[in-house]
Amino acid sequence: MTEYETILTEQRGRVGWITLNRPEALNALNSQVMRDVVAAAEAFDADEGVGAIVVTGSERAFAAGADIKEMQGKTGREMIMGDHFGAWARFADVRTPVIAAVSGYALGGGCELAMMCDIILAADTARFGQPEVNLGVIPGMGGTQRLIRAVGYYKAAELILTGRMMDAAEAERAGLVSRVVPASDLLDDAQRTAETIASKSLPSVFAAKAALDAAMESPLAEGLRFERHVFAALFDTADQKEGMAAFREKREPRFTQR
Ligand code: CO8
Repeated sequence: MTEYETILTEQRGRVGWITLNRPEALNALNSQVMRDVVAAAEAFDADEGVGAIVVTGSERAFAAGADIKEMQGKTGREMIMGDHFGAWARFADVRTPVIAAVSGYALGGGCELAMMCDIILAADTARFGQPEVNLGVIPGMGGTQRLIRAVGYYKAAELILTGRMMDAAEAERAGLVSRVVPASDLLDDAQRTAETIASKSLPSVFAAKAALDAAMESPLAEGLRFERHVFAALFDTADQKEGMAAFREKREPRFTQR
């Protein structure tokens, strides 16, 4: 498996793990982290032996944001011309479902990275926020767009305009978090959840993720049309025949990922 500078990677069964590994900076997301995470996620995405990906940090921090020390001296021109952090879009585009397993701080770019994932599992120690306003900037990796879609305008506006953090329970109530689990169970729960996804038919899981993305990105009528066509297309897969036969024969399906 490729060695990366700022992350650790591992494959556990059909689950690919990406662990942010800059403890000295609470996993602040610099350009190298972006390059490493994008490369690792794309490598797992291209591997049919991987059916789900987990992204996690440390107990203390999922990620405390974009790296302020790296950004501080940059000019607007450098940020624009360098497309600073633009490659994160490629992470959001991987077709394999991604689970964020969040413990500790998920702030700024850290919260935005979690929101690029499909499922957010939070340890009861997790804290979420978009504190960019405290730095004289605004969220730049999707915070103003994805947070509204997750929690609604008023909650998102309060968080983004005040920069305050919310704890895991509030984040779950608000709809940002899929589930809160005790901190000691977080990684096992993420592995179990990922294994459940990876045990399904890969074509149907990819299709489901694409349809969920369509719901986030398009008007209802367009999303419904997309869903109906993808639903129909899955009837050409061997796994659809197997899944429905298994139901009728009252047994577990044996998916072949075809
Ligand atoms: N960037 C760089 N270094 C960081 C960051 C960060 N975001 N967060 C923490 N660190 C470093 C600290 O500087 C410190 O290093 P050192 O020991 O060398 O001084 C080390 O990590 C430990 O941090 P603290 O001593 O501050 O730990 P505390 O437990 O006292 O506090 C906090 C933890 C509350 C998380 C605190 O570190 C903090 O407030 N961090 C910054 C949070 C923040 O403002 N995040 C938003 C960043 S901006 C952003 O994410 C924009 C995203 C969009 C970019 C898009 C570009 C196009």
